[in-house]
Amino acid sequence: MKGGSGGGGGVAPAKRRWRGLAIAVLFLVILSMLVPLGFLLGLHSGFHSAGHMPLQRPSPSGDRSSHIDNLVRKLGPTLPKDVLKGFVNEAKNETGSINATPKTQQKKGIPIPPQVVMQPFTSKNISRINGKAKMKSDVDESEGFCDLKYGSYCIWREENREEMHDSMVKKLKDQLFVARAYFPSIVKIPAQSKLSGELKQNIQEVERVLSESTTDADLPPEIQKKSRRMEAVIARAKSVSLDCNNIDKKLRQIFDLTEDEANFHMKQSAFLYQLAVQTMPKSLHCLSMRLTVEYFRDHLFDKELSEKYSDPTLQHYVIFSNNVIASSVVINSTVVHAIDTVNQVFHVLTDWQNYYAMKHWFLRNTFRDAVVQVLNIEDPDSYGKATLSHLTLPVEFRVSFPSNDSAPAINNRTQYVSIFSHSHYLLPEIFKNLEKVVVLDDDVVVQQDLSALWSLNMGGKVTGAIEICSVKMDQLRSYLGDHSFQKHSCSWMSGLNVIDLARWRDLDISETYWKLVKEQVSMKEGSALLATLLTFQDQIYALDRVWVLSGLGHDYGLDIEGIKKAAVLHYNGNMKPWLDLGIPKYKEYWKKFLNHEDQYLSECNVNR
Ligand SMILES: *[C@@H]1O[C@H](CO)[C@@H](O)[C@H](O)[C@H]1NC(C)=O
Ligand SMILES: *[C@@H]1O[C@H](CO)[C@@H](O)[C@H](O)[C@H]1NC(C)=O
Ligand SMILES: *[C@@H]1O[C@H](CO)[C@@H](O)[C@H](O)[C@H]1NC(C)=O
Ligand SMILES: *[C@@H]1O[C@H](CO)[C@@H](O)[C@H](O)[C@H]1NC(C)=O
Ligand SMILES: CC(=O)N[C@H]1CO[C@H](CO)[C@@H](O)[C@@H]1O
Repeated sequence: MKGGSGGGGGVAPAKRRWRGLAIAVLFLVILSMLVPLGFLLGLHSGFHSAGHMPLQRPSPSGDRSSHIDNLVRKLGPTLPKDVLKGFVNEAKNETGSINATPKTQQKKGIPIPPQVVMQPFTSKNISRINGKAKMKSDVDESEGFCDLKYGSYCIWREENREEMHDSMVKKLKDQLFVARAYFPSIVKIPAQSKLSGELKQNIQEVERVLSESTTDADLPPEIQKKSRRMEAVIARAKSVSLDCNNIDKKLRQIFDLTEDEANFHMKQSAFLYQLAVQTMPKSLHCLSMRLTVEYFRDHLFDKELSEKYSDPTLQHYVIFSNNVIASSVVINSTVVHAIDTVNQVFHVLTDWQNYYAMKHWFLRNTFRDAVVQVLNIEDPDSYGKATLSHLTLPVEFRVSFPSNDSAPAINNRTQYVSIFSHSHYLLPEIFKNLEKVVVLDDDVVVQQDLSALWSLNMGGKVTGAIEICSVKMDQLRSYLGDHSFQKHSCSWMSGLNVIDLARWRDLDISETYWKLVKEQVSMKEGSALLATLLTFQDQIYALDRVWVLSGLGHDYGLDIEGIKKAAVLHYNGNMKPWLDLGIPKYKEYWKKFLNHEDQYLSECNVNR
């Protein structure tokens, strides 16, 4: 099989390379626009990424919406239009509202677009979003329905409905803040000595309460009354005419927002957190750009190794990834610990955006005797049949459940269950000649020789996987709906999977999966999880637990000895080791498989 169409190294390489460069640069430009766009449109969190092409600098005046329309048109093939449409409308309304309440803007050199100013969501705007989703769900009469076209926030919201445990505490804090702000002015007015006394007393009371409470559960029972009293005093303080009108306005605004605001920001921070995992950090983006440009400048050519790529007698590892260094760490760590690497073949399946960067990286870096093939899964030529147009990476689902029946709900355990994505179901098609592959997620690190996996007898099962018995099928109920399941069977995870492709083809697993997905089209995000779990019901061979230790992306409490002993570490969760928010004490196990001298890594500051 060929290494992809842009691979060059043939008859008219120069011409082809230039066309490839044009395509690649276009994709990278789109990518570089997407990150700020996501923040501008979806989140309004005042992000401004610096230094890009003139075409994406938002104009300071009101024609931002037409600019966005243009972007949407350009992004057509990359993003489903509907996803953006909701955001664009939001953004239009938002622009209007910002213009209506002009803010002081320093205009120095580069004009600051209005949305760069921190503009908190108001409760109105939040409820408007809610309202829209609700309206739709009324129409469909299915509770909890959330159409993708209302943006990923909507889906996330549906999936993360959670009670706030400190909304009252937050409200008190805000009241305290406001009261303290008024106090100095009131105290100066002799006629208001009674009010200032009350204000002072209330402030002290709330301070005492807050010094002992961090969640609503800690608050004393009469707190509602205290809060109302505080509110009344503040209202009186507000009615006293003071000269600091601006501060008053500001504070009134903060106060009015209190509850929804507190609620919303807590959720928003969780959402941003989630987003940070999915969004490529700047340094990785830089790396991808540099590598892509170098790919076309350098003249490293493909060594034709196609016979090795499809030789069924060798050990084939497959990695789905759009992250150069993550896949490099997976491969390097596998190879470093392998007893023998001559028979190792790695296949990195990636997308257009990262294809050339990946290619360049794996041409520059060699891993003992192992060979690495980079495949662009979005290029139908690489495997003949265009079934899927987009790379989809393994999906992680956050599951929260009580640690035991008697434990209070606040001590819920959280697991991140990673599962096959649509792209996995192309494996038998892409690797027509192979009988068996080992699939590694790009958030793993290998710490031992894996060759024993190749002689595993899976007893006719299609996939070997780690079972997670802390999560029973029963606990995935919200995703599984009415489908019948063995309630008490353990769920399982991607990360390290041995796949018997021959058996997969025999049982036509992919067909089953696509059928299930089609039935679930209107279901929420969980359809991939549901379809995968249903497809592989009774087809899982439980790998011995010593193979994988998971949780390094979310669980602070893992045993260090256990980490040292595990054959594979899985950083499932949202604190990936390549992110700033990765858990520091686990990062070293990942980082040591990077080449610290690499010129590109240091230039892009990946190597901190
Ligand atoms: C929120 O959206 C509404 C409806 O478009 C708009 O009237 C209002 O001004 C917005 N508020 C803010 C603070 O953006
Ligand atoms: C704990 O888990 C249960 C069952 O999944 C759920 O109903 C409850 O809302 C969770 N509580 C918290 C605080 O997450
Ligand atoms: C259940 O949780 C409670 C409180 O967290 C703990 O005291 C108890 O030992 C747990 N029981 C079991 C069987 O794990
Ligand atoms: C692979 O890992 C080793 C450390 O175990 C490191 O010295 C080497 O530079 C890495 N190679 C690449 C290509 O990253
Ligand atoms: C998405 C959205 O809410 N759009 C609204 C923007 O504001 C106009 C009128 O100001 C409404 O008609 C749209 O529905």
